Amino acid sequence: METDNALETVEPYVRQLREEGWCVLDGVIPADVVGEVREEVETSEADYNAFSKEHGRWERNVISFMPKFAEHLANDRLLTTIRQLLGTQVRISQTEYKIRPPHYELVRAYHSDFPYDLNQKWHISQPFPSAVIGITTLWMLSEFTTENGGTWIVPKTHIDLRNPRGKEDGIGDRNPLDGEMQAIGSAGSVLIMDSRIWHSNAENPSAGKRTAVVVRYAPWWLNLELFGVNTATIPGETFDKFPEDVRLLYEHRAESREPTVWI
Ligand SMILES: O=C(O)CCC(=O)C(=O)O
Repeated sequence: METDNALETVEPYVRQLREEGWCVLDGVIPADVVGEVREEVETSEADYNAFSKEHGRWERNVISFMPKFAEHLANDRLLTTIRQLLGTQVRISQTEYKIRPPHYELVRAYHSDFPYDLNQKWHISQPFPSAVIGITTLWMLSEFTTENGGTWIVPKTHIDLRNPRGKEDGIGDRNPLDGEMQAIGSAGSVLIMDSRIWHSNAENPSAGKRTAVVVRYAPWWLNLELFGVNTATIPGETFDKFPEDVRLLYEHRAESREPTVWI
């Protein structure tokens, strides 16, 4: 449970999230371990792809391939911040690699995330209710800069009833947008966004990889049983090795394990 001190520490971030729809929390993964976490994520993507090719794309949850990274997902400052917006009981809805190779070219593709992504079958219809129903976190495992693909965001759009993917809204998800900016931060920082905020990946003209993982958090009551890579399961033995507070976030994906936390 959050202490008064923890709440006080995150208060500026919570305020920025409510007002601007985003913030960057630095030092979530300590500087002395972020290098090995980055290496795990970069090297495991090939293993994940090979496994999924052999056994099926929805067979094993991505998080099973990155146990070192998983250890950080219940970070106290991060979860205290998220719980201020989603309520105390939260679960992880989606986990995906977001590694941009060197010289990656991209036209913008602005969108909001689940459950507000209008290109997905399972989305809330416009006008979106005035409520936070998802938090998207982008874990910067290499530094994010304006030269290597720092995520495009348009501050304050979490309260805009239009959407870049709204057919009637005339915005166009491939266009540069007024007020857009790139989120930057040192390795180990986390970009936290209200999932409604308009955001897009960016080109990476640099010679290095931009390495990140996206982890989306949802309130306990949101239906997450939608077919796809994110309902893929975690082997019981892998799940057992996660710290207890991380197991709480992923219990709905554990194979052959009786639910304990949510019962
Ligand atoms: O990789 C990025 O910078 C953005 C990723 C993104 O747009 C998303 O995961 O929804």
